This record gives sequence, structure tokens and C-alpha cells, in this order.
Amino acid sequence: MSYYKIKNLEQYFKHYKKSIREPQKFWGRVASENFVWYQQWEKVVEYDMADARVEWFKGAKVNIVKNCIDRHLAKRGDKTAIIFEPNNPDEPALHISYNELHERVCKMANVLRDQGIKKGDRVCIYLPMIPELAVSVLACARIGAVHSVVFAGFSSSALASRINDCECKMVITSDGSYRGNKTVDLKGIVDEALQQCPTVTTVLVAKRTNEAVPMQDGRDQWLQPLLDKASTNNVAEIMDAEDPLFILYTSGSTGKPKGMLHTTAGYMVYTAYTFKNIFNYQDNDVFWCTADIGWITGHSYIVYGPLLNGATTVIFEGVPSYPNFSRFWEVIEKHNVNQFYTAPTAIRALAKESLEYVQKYPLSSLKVIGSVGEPINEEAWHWYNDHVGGKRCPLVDTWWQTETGGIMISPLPFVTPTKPTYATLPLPGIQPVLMDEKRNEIEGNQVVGSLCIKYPWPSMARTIWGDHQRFKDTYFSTFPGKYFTGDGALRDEVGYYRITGRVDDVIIVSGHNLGTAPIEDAINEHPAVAESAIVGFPHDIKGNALYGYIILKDIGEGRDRNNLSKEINQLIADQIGPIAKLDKIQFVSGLPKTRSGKIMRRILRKVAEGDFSNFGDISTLLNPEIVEEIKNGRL
Ligand code: 6R9
Repeated sequence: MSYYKIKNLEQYFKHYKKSIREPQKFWGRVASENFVWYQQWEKVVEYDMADARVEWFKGAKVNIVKNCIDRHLAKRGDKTAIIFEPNNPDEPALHISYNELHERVCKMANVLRDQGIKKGDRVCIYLPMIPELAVSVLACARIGAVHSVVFAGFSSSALASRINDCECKMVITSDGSYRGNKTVDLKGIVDEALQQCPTVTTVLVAKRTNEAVPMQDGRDQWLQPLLDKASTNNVAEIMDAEDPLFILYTSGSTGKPKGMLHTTAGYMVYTAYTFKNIFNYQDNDVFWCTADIGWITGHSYIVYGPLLNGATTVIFEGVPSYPNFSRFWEVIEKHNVNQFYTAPTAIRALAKESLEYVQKYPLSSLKVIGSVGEPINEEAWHWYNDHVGGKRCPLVDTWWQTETGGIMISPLPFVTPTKPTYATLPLPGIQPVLMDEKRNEIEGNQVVGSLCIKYPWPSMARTIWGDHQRFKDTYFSTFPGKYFTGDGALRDEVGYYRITGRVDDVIIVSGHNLGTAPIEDAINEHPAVAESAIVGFPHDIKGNALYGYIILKDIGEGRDRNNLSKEINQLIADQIGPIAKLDKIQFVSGLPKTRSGKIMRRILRKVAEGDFSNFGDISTLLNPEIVEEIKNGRL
């Protein structure tokens, strides 16, 4: 274990250098010392980045679930693997030990096999955040079926297109789900989706809300009676290192969703390694990631990363605002959470509310707090650091993507000094480079460019399901031979990285490159502003000008809009320069957001340009109704 865990900055640099100079040796050692294999690999890595082909641990045989559960049983059988915290705080939490998890996963695996699911078959999982979700994921992996989890907030048409894209044979769902004070009819959504899905022959239905739901004869079955009859003995499938583990669709920006395919051994090694180092997990800690398992963050850091390390991981069914804005802090207190990992969008929403909600709780169990999903603005960083981390817990701002499988750039707590809004340094094995418009690598520090990765890493996606050409075109063609992230970044004077946002969020105004994030930071500092988003629109003289969409706090509502606009532009001029002033400011009641909390800038850009013709797919928005309001209020 000593090699696995980095203890201080000097050791970080040592491991980093070794991982770059001798990646085969580095990852070979991490892999052989920390996992159980049926058979060792012939070669650690083989790749051709120009053709987007990468193989890790080729020739090895392994089962990831054996590594997540079985190997822990002798030492940690009674340790809690999963704490399930229900939506309703009055419903008791559930503690599932490693022994119990083993039993549940084996039974589920047997049910899947009895229903005809074989190695390589795709199974769609459309479940709320209940233990059955993690159990289903693990049961698929145990028998070599490829899981495709679809976030249970997606509509029936989004679900259908994902099921059809990878031709799932089965859907695992529940009667319904709870979210805050709402109940959602999940089974109804599945039924509607399946009218367009000819490949699905079986639907397994878990009970959660106990609502009466129609069951289609010959297709639908209640899960529990099948589990009751199933044996707890299950022999795990022996998988090749590069056998598919799962497909996960990226929160679509344009067009058809991309089914990112992740494979077995590399994903296992990298998620386990990053979990241990980035959260500094110690043996009896309780780890809580608030993401949904329907996103990559939940796959890697609720299920696989924690369980591979024999950790206790929290599955939270609820939302941060129910029954009130103290919910997160109450759960941390209740379960003595040691590591807490959430998203800037949640932090900003909670920071808008009274401080009393968080100050009521000492949160003294916390040791490390983390952020993921989008750039964390300075104000949110400080609020999180001060009021949640109590200025004593390192805040790890972790940059990564569905495509990267695991965290790529992040401080290591108690190792890397943090800096607000900076993801800081790459993990061992990760070689970030910044590229200019002429496709040259930018050397040195204090520079900005497009963020690429120049050497393969174990958990990178291997392809887009069914469309390798699109995979190549999207990620490996813009900068030939390198993986292009689609993000822009700056590297400061000591080599720390700050992710400035999607590259398409960089707007060139009168020849100046402006990132949207720093401008939004400046605007958000105005006491009357709750949130903002900036886009560019064509301008005769400047090339592009800036258009700002601004949500006011209650205190701003009664104020004169012209004066507010002037104050906001003054703030921008003061902090960034007059060049970054907004030409147009539209006050709105909300911003179009994807279900993972990302602003859909494409729509804002179209409105700013006055082009209402083709907004593309807005069905995956959390708040599609806002689009009308924004259109009507265009300046
Ligand atoms: C894990 C996840 C990926 C995109 C990524 C970037 C943004 C994620 C970030 C961040 C700045 C961070 N992003 N983490 N930007 N700082 N710490 O979110 O995956 O849903 O695929 O999104 O999210 O723009 O390219 P995914």
C-alpha cells in the first residue's frame, strides 16, 4: 500500500516523474500490488493515439466485482460498505455490510443469468438512488454484462434513444422514485420509452414507492420475488482486461448522445488509485459523494472507487433543499461523514440561503471536501471552504470528464497546497498540455490554451459505442495524436492549472480572448446578483460583443435595472478591464440547465444572436420552460 498512497509533495513529484518516464513500470506496480488478478498482463499499455486505440493490461484476466467485494470479506465482512440515506429523513437509514452486499450482488447476478443475460449483453439501469442501483451495476459487472445507467431524471424519449443506441436486452427500473416532496412515476416513463425499443425483452421492477403500476405480461417482472428465490452462490465471470465494463452517455451538448465505452482493468486501477489519493481515505472513514450514480462521478466515486478500497460509501436518495436547506449538513452530522464531494451548482444554491442552515452544524467529522462538474467560482470556493470546510479541510477541486473515467487534475489533500478556483496539478500518469490555435504546444508557465492530454491513461474511454470514427473525430483529430478535452485552461507561474471552461466559452472581443468564467465571477460579486451567464454575439466592430444573462437575488428585484447594469459593468471594468464590459444585460428568472447542473450555453448564444430557428434538443433540460421566457425578454 505504501507505493499506492502519496504522502507528501516531494513524493508526489517523485511518483509523477516516474509515471511519465516509466509508465509501464509505474502502472504495472500499482496494478500488481493492489488488486487480485486471475492472470497477469503481457503488456501494461499499447496504444496508437492517432487512431484512438488504447489497450491497458492486455492479456490480464480479472473481475472488478471480486476486487470490489469478495476480496474484502475475510478482513472486512462486517464493515459497512453502503449507507443508504433515504429521501425522507424520518425513514431509517440502511447500513449494508460487505457480507450483505456480497449476498445481494450474487443473488442479483443469478437473477440476471436466469433471465438470459450473458457476458457482453447490454442492460439498461433506470433506477433512483436506492441500494438496488448499486447492486444492479455490480451484478452486471460480476457476470460480464455491460451496464448502461441512464439518470432517472431523463425523459422517456431520452431513455429510448439510449436504450436503442446500444440495443439493451433488459431494463431494470422501479415502480417510482422520491425526490424531495415529489414522487415520479418511473415505470410509466419506461413503458412509454419501450414502445420504441424493440430489443428489450425483459423489465425487472424494484419496489420503492409501492404505487400500483401496470405490468406487461411476458415482459415485466417484480424483482423481489426473483431475488427471494435466487441462490447466494455465484461464480464471477473471468473477464479480459479490455472487455467492456459499461457505457455511459455524456450529457449531450449537440446531436445524438455519445455512448462512452469504458473497459475493465484500466478503469479499475485508475478509479481505485485516484479515490485513495484524492480523498485521502483512511480505513474507518465514511465517504459521501452527492452525485447521482447516473453520472460518471457516481460510477467512479460512489460505486467503484470506494468499494475497490473497501470503503464505506453513502448513497443519498434526496435533494439538498428537502425538507430544508440543512439537509446535506444534517446527513454529514448523522453519519459522521469524513469526505464530502459535491458540485459548485449545489454550493451556490446553498450559499444563497441563510447561513444559519449550515452554521447549526459543527461538521467536525469532515476532513476533506471536494468539488466537481464545472469551474468553481471564487465566491463559491470561499463559502465552501469557510462554512463547510471550516478553513481546516483541504478543498479538492477535481477536474475530469465522463470520457476520462477518473479524476485527472486535482490537489491531493495534505499534499498539494490549494489555490481558490485552481484544480492545481495532474495526477501521476496524466500529461496535460496546452495548445494554441496553430496546434502547437505552448511551453512554459503563465499561459492559456486548449487543454489536451498527450499520453494514454488507464481509465480513458476506449470508443463511442458503435461509432469509432466519431470518437476519433471528436477527441483525437483537432490536435492530432493528442486527446482533446474541449476545455480551455491556464497554467499559472508555478504550473498550477485552472480550467476556464469549455473552449467554446472563450469569446474573442476586439482580438482579446475572454473566458466566460472570470467575467461571471466578477458579476457574481455584485451583492444583488445570484447567478449569471455570458455569451458572445456578433458585433460589427469588435467581432464579438458580450451578452449577459443575470439572475437577481431578492434584494435586487426592486432596484432600477439601468443603475444595476451600470454597477455590474463597473465591477467588470474594475476587475477585468473595460474590454470585458457587457453590451447587453438581460435580467432573467433562471438559466437553462442540464440535469447535471451545467448551463446550456448553446441556447443562450442562439437567443443572443436572435436566431430562434433551431435550439436543438432541449428535452434534457432541467427547466425547459425557461427558454420561452428568455426568448421573450431578448434585448
Ligand atoms: C466529472 C464530470 C465534464 C466537463 C469538463 C469541464 C467540466 C468538470 C470541473 C470542470 C472546471 C472542474 N468540469 N469538473 N470544470 N473545474 N473541477 O463533470 O464529467 O459531466 O462529462 O463533464 O465538466 O468542462 O469538460 P462530465
